[in-house]
Amino acid sequence: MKVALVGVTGMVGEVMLEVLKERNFPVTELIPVASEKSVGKIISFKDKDYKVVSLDTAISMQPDIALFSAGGETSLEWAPKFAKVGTTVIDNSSAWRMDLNKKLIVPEINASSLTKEDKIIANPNCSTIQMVMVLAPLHKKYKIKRIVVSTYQSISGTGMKAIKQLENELAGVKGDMAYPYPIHKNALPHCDVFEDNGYTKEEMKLVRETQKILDDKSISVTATAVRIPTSGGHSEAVNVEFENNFEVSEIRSILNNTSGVVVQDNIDVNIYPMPIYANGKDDVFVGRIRRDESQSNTLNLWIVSDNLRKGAATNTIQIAEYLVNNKLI
Ligand code: 11C
Repeated sequence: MKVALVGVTGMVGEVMLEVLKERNFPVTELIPVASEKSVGKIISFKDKDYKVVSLDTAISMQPDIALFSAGGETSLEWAPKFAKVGTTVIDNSSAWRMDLNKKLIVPEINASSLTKEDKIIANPNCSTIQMVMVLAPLHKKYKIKRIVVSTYQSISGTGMKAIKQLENELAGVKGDMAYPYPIHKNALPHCDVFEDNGYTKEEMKLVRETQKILDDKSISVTATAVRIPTSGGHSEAVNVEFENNFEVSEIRSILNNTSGVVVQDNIDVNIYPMPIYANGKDDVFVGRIRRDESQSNTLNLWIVSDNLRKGAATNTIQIAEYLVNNKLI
């Protein structure tokens, strides 16, 4: 496979290179792509050096797959141009996720809907992926009525400039701010931009993308997304109400048997998921599994995952693997 990686110098791009290597994705030629200021830079991949090229050059090389992680504007403009030359684009931005003609894929849940005709495939938002990975098997069994989710999101979701802001704050140095306020010793109820309804775009992604991936518009979702000064992954407190009653033991058993989900739940010995341990891993971790005693058929969960891995790079590459394994490319 001739693989273009658009946004290769960004945080997700770097993790994509790692994941492509680790999973031994069949890359015959890598086409690293970045903005003009990075063109000509050398990227090493599996003992070979590749020169970073521009988007135009990459298109002329007609890659089989293009993995995009360069922001929504780049995706909106360039993904269709790659698709036009026959490249299958898997896009990690929010540009195409809610497009009625594009599929929003978490491989463990809905990859079977993919066909050869899907030339631009959307990768969901990180905070959505980790939540639906845990909720999809439970929805199948008990049917979800409503989800109330509060997130505790890593600064790595914002990118390098947020990591730099925290480093500057820790060193007592003035510098560019990624956020409107300090992030050290702080919690910002503000991820992505505000929408007209008073929610942030990140919160609305949790609403809209969840309904699309689970293919069920009847699921009510309400979210509060909060940025905290961690860097290893996003955490989520999820309250979920089902149509049907459940046994907590049965929930545990379903989640124990869900591929890509790891149950870490033993309060007797303080076992629960945390971002410092999720960091660098591809799984989604779930713990603090308990009945909500204030309401019938309702469950509380704590879900943690590395937002740059399963929340971005790993999910994207799993989609690519599915396409290759099912001869859809
Ligand atoms: C965050 N979830 O942590 C975001 C990062 O829509 O793909 C990814 C933004 C997106 O702020």
